[in-house]
Amino acid sequence: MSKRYTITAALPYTNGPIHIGHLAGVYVPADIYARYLRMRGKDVLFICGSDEHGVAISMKAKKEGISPKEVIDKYHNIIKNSFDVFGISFDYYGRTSSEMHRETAQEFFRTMHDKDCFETQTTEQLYDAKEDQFLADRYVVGTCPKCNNPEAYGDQCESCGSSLNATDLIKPKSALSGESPSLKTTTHWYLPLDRYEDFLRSWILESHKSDWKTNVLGQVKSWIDDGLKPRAVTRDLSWGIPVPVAGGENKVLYVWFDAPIGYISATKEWAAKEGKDWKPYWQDKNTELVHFIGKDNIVFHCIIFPSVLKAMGNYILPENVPANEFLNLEGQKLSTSKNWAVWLHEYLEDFPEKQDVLRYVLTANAPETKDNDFTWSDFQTRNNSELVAIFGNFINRVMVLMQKYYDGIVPAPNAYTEADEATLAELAAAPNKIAQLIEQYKFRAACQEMIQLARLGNKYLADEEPWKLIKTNPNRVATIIHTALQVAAGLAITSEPFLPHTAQKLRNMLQLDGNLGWDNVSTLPLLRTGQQLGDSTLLFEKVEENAISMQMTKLTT
Ligand code: B3M
Ligand code: ZN
Repeated sequence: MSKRYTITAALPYTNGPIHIGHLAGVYVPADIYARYLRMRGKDVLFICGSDEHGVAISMKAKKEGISPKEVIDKYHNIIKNSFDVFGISFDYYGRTSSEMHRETAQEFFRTMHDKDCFETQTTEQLYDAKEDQFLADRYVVGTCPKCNNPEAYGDQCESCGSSLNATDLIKPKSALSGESPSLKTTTHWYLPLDRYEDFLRSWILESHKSDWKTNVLGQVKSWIDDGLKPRAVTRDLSWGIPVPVAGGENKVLYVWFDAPIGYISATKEWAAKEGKDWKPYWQDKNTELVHFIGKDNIVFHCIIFPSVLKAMGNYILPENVPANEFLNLEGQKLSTSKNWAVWLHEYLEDFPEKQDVLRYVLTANAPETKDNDFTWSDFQTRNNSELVAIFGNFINRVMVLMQKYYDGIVPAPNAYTEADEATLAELAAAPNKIAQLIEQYKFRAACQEMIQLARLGNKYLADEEPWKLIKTNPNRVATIIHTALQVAAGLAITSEPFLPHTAQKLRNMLQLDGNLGWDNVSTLPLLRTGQQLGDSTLLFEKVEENAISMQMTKLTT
């Protein structure tokens, strides 16, 4: 493992709140990875921020009759606050409307322009005469030439992930007036991706063919095999970062050119705030850069942004881009426009203090290799049958027995039986099993290995039945409870990346030494004889039927 990690999470557009699809696809896995690496003592920089340019924001402003600035301020605050309350542990959360970002993005464009990395092309582009507006990106909707999705945008098809030019669309329609667009001549700067084909083939399809996810490699391979074409990196729009070279008047940077540079400008803002140097996090070969994204962002993070970084010359490339597939809701595609979503800020209002329940359910159902589904009944089942009945139940039994037999003071163990040794051996082996899965971005499996420790504890108590021995063999009970406590302490440590709020509560209950971390679980004991435990609290509560039916009503009305 490297000593320094730059972890980025896709910058959410500030045209709406965060929903469970964003969390499952990007932010929960990224946070698990960042928390885990911090626990292993790595130098981790976990970066994100609001993506505040692009047509989606201008369209939202037009729809709500407010300015784009008002739109981005509203949703930047909703998004940032909901991430904070939910416990996504960014080291810095920036925004691409910042001055630092404008300067950084313009410096990238100017540097590449001066190095002749762009081509200029004067072409006919789709134009809405009624609105006097060129139609790029989400300003135009039409049928995807690749998969026939009738709602493809001018720059990408969210259904098959293809990156498109607006003129590729079949039967294009203006999203502003609904009219069929005309054509009008305009000049833009293009990034000639065809020049980077050899580099991309060797960097991704050769050197990363065994460590990148197959869904990512598959998409990248099909784009490269389809033939990479020059891609416009400027737009005839008013909302965005002005093109900083002669001829760029009334033109802005394409949002997907500027947004990934937002990771770097946010790093610069973080470094300025912390009095640190930003360069090691983006220009030191010993740093591992990992981008967490959804599958519709693969082309931008695996083809376009790496080509920009390559052109700039002194930047590191991503070590991995473990893109997830999509999460559906009750069997249907999540949709902001149709309000078919579970919004994070609303979840936090309806289920205060249940952040970890949602983290757990979204990790257990994460669309890591294929699209997956979130249902409220599954949310209830996983909470009641796994978190309450397995994790919470085990901890509650240990704490009750500790209070009842020992007033909360850890008893000294006596002779260990085979069952004790086997249990302690399984506990000692768990952190490494979980670590290997996390380092392969297999967070679903890693989370199940973690909760397996609670199953181990429950089985151990059920097999050893200390409550039946307390009168006849108290020495044996002392060993059983001492052993069960070590499993509980191991859970407090290994659950932290997945369930940080629960892990903290459990650490407090066990009064676990704050210096004890991941690498101490296999060198037991974690809790020493004579230690005083803290007060016992319920880690999880049942989710009742009415709470679920309320959510279903909310969705369907
Ligand atoms: N704003 C998210 C999206 O496509 C996009 C990510 C930018 S990451 C630099 O919904
Ligand atoms: Zn498509």
